This record gives sequence, structure tokens and C-alpha cells, in this order.
Amino acid sequence: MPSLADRSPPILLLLLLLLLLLLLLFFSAASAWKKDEFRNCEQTPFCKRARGRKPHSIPSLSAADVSLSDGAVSARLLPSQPLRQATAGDDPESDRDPPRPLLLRLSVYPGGVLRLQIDEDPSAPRRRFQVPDVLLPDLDNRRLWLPRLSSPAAGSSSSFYLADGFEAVLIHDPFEIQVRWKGSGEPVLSLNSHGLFDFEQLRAKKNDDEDWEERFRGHTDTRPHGPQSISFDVSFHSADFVYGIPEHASSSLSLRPTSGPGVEHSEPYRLFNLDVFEYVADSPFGLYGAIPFMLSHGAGSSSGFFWLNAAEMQIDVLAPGWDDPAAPAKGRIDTLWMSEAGVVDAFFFVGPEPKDVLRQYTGITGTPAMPQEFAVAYHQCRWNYRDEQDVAAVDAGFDEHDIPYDVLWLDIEHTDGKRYFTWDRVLFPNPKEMQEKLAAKGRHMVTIVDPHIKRDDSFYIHKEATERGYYVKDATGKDFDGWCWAGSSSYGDVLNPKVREWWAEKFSFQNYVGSTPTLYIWNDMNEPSVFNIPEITMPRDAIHYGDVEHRELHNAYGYYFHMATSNGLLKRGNGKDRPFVLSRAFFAGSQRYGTVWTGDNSANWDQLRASVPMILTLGLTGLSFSGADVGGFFGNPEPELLVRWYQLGAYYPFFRAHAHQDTKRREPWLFG
Ligand code: MIG
Repeated sequence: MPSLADRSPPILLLLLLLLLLLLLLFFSAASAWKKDEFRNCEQTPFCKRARGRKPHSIPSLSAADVSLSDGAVSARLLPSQPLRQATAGDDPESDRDPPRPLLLRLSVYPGGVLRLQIDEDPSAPRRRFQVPDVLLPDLDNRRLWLPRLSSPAAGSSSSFYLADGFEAVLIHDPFEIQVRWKGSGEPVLSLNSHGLFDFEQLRAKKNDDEDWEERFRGHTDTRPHGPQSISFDVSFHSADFVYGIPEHASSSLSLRPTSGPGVEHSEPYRLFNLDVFEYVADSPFGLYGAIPFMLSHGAGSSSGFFWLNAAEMQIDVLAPGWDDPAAPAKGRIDTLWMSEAGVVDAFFFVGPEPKDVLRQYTGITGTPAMPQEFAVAYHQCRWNYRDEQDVAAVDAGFDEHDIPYDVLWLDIEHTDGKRYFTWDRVLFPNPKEMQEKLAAKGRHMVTIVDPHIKRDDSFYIHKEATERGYYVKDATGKDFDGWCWAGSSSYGDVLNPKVREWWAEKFSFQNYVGSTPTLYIWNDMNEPSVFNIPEITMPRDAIHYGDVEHRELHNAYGYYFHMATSNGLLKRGNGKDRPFVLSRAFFAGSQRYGTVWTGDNSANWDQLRASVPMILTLGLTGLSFSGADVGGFFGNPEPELLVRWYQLGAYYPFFRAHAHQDTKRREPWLFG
């Protein structure tokens, strides 16, 4: 029998190993998602304020002068009672001037869609931003003309036709919107049932020491127009589950409550398009895209709610009993919606089947573009296929091993110094020939085109953008200059339709030298990603076309970039060739322009699992052509994980293997 002394070295060794393991764990955790680099709700004044309110605790608004005009319902929202009553004393921004009336409009679209718009009256110091070019252009023509409003004798509400079997109701004081089954009068959806509606009107500074600036990690947001947030509660009646509002990583398809009884501590679901390094597999934290559309489902029916607003949004799913712990609601889910800016332009979808909710939503934001056949097959990508020889070898590898594939991808290293639309002359001297060789076998190529434009006077795109004033401006009015792959970079102001036209022209065969008809495009970093700014994105006080602040349209920036690219490919092919454009950032309506993927995931089992609810959620919110990096972007998958990922990936609508440049090569035949 060995003595203790004989045994001690292995024990020591074991201890050492354990220590090493702990250290490793610590370092891998520290090098992963850097939580502190991103703002949480506590650090975000509009979110903190809205989240801190109790139901019916703020002065309520009532609807006055309710009438039909132009076939829609219009009303003014005014304080229910004379002001200067109980307002929370610890809320510095609640000490406001008496509000001007807000203008409310309710309109109806075929198939069970109710639209609610609330904005300031024309005397406001500035026009608030309404997101253009997301709703289908013919939507206005499809509006139903409301013939009459019915009011009970007391005049406490006004109701009108919404769809067969459904009616909409505007309750006057405090104002509340309800969608109801007509026969039973049971509610389907409602807004402001809990009196949390709050609309910060634009105003002049009270005095010069009033501080409107916001600071985060050493950066100051000048916030020249002051607080302008909007928040309200939305209730889904006869609902057991809610879904949607991508993009978040989660192991669950239904949205877990983020506040209320039984929730220890959670952030709200954040919708703020960000380039998140090594995101974690289960978190309400906002990723690359934002679709402010939520669906509910229950034994009785399904319904939906969409808020067309591109500013930072935070959404709480409230656990039953959040309003009254003694009487938790059964079969109803309440939610709290908060946005930093913009207007209320919200849509209620009556369902009642899940497919009806989808039809109603895509009826206003569009259905997915019909993909080309090759695009639904298997794509091979890596950061990076080094040169033309590498491309030829990988292509040959698939033939040799008799593995089908249709598309080979080139990441940022194929360019001349991250000047997109160019080729590295040493590594890719004959891009046309390379594409033609692939095309001869019926295969396609995709190259990457990011939105940051290298500030290099000899780069014609930078020259043109500068001369024409096509860049986003910083708060002082100069071209915004940020740091990205290309070094010092500026960003096209794609909110401007002219800039989008100009960008689209860059994809013509003549302009994009070395491109051929079998070359398609990948848009990355379009949140947009800016390395040297807190949260790795554009400052909120940057200025766009029409004096719009970046904060107002942030979540739609990537959408407009995707749109411009997709239109570029359409133009290039004289409208005959369907575009294929993969985008990382997205917004409501992105389905009309192409495909998205779930960004920089990691090679582990949790992320393989999270990809399923993430992709299903995108499908439920209209973006059905989506996928996740097969194999996991960061790290090296063990063979078993890779095999399983291919098995799963074959069922992703968009099926592409991709890997970070620091990973080992992993073309599928390298694993035996
Ligand atoms: O900061 O282009 O998500 O797919 O390979 C990394 C290099 C930039 C992020 C994309 C990834 C791509 C990588 N890009």
C-alpha cells in the first residue's frame, strides 16, 4: 500500500491543475463579454425613470375632441386633472412646463391592423423623427375609411370597426386603447391600461445650468434637445407566452419575464444595435439588430404589437403580479415599452392565429425577398481565404471529397487596406478569372463591403463622399471621423436617399472593378461599429440628413445600408438578377433586402443551442432567411460539435460555415 508521502505529489499536482483551471476560467470569463462596456438600464436615465414608476402613479392624460377626420380617428391628449399634483419628487426631469396637447390618430388597415400615432403638435420646437422607408409604400392607399364612431351615452369612450369580429376602442379618461372581440367584448390587446404612458415633450432649457448632457465611460453625449423619451404599457390578453423583439441570445424561444415577482434581477430586453464582442448565450442584452415587434400566444388566440421607432428601446416583460402581488393576472402578459426618442407609431395585430399575426405584420413591413436558389444552399466562409491559390484549393477540396457547396466567401483581408470595392493586388491579382472559374462549376462568390470608408484622399469613394457632403456629421458639424478596420474612417449618411443612390452605383460592374455577375455582397459592421466610441458605435449626437440625430435612427442605420447595397445589386443586373446581400445589422423590414446572420457566436454547445431560438425568433418577426455561423465563430470546435453543427445548420434557412481568423482551419474534410 503506498504511503501518504507517495501519494502527495499527485495530490499537489491535482491542486495545481485545479488552480490552473480556475485561473483559466477566470481569464476566459474576463476576456469574454465585457459587460461594463455597455450601458445598463440604471445608467440610462430614460430607462431608469420609466422602470421606476408604479402603475397609475403619474398624472394621466385624457382624450379630448375625439372625432373622425379623413376616415381616421383623431383626438388631443390633455392632462386629466389640473397639473401640479403628485409628481415623483426625486425625478428631476418630471418638473416640466405644462404640456402642450399631444395629437393622437387611430387608423385601420385591412386584415386586422390598428395603427396608433401620437406626436407633439406643430408648435413643438422641433420635429420629432418618424422612421421613413420601412412601411410599405402603398400602405396609405390601403387604409380603410372609417364611416362612423360609436360612443355610449355617457361619452366615456369611442369605438369603431377594426376587422370582422374585432373592434377598437379609445377610452377617453384616462386615455386607453383597446382591441376587443366584438361579440364578447373581451380585450385582445390594450395600451396604457396601467397608466404608464409618458411622453417627454421637447422644450427649451429652463435655465442655463440645467444639465442635459449624459456621460458614459469618458464620453459626453451633448443631448442638445434634452429629454424626449416615450414609454407605455402594452397588455396581451389571453396570452400565456410572448415572443419576438430580436435580437437577443437566449436558450428559450418565449421571452422570460424581466421584472416582477420571481425575477431576481434582470435588465429589460434592450434593442440597440451593437457590435458585441463574444456575446453570452443567454442575456436580454441587445445584439446587432432590432425588430420592435412582439407576438403573444395563448389557449385563446395570438396577437401582435409593433412599435416603429428606431431609437434605443428597452422592453420589460412583466411577471404576473408585478402590479398587484396579491392578485397576479392569469392568462395575461403585461409589457413596458421605453424609447429614448421618436414618436408613437404603433401597430396592433388582432391575429387570431399565429400565421394571421405574421400576415398582418408583413402586410405593413413587407414579406421576405425571394432568394436565389444558390443562396439557400451551403456557403463556405472564413476570415480569411488568403489568396487565389487558397480559394482554388478550398474549391477543389469540396470536389475531391464530393461535398456539395455553392458559394465561397471573402472577408475583409481580400481588399486593398480595407478600402471596400478594391482587391489586394498581391493576394488577388485576377479576381475576375477567379470568379469565372467558380462560375464555370455553377458556383458563386461573396465579398464583404462594410460601411466605414477609409479617410484616404487617394481613395475615390472617400473623395466623392467628402466633396458631396455625403458623410454623417459629428455634433460640431464636421464629417464624423471614427476608428474601424480601415483606421480613421467616415460613414455614409444612408438615411439620405441620394446617398443610398450614390452607394448603389458603386456596385455597377464598371465601378466595382474586378466584380462579375456571379459576385454577391456581405454587409458587416453596419450597426454601425465604431471602435473608439463607448459601446462601439456612433455617438448619439452625430447628425444625419434632415438634422436628424443619430439617437433617433440608430437602430435603422444598418437597414438603410443593407437597402442601398441590395438596390445596388438590383441596378447592376438591370433589375433582372435577384440580389443576395447578407447583413449583420437589421431592423423591421430588412426581410425585403436580404439575409441576416446572428454575428460572432462561439464554438460551444450553449451557442449551438441558442442559435435555434434566435433563428426561430427572426422567422417569427418576418426575417425568415437567417442563419448562425456553423461551427461557431470564436474558438475551435471539437469534431463532435462541428458535426452536430453541420447537422443543425442544414436546417438553418441560411447555411454558412464561418470562423475567426485566429481559429484552426476547419474545412469539413479536415476532421476525418
Ligand atoms: O470585428 O470581417 O461578424 O463575421 O469575419 C470583426 C471580420 C469584424 C465581424 C463579423 C465576422 C467577420 C469579421 N467581422
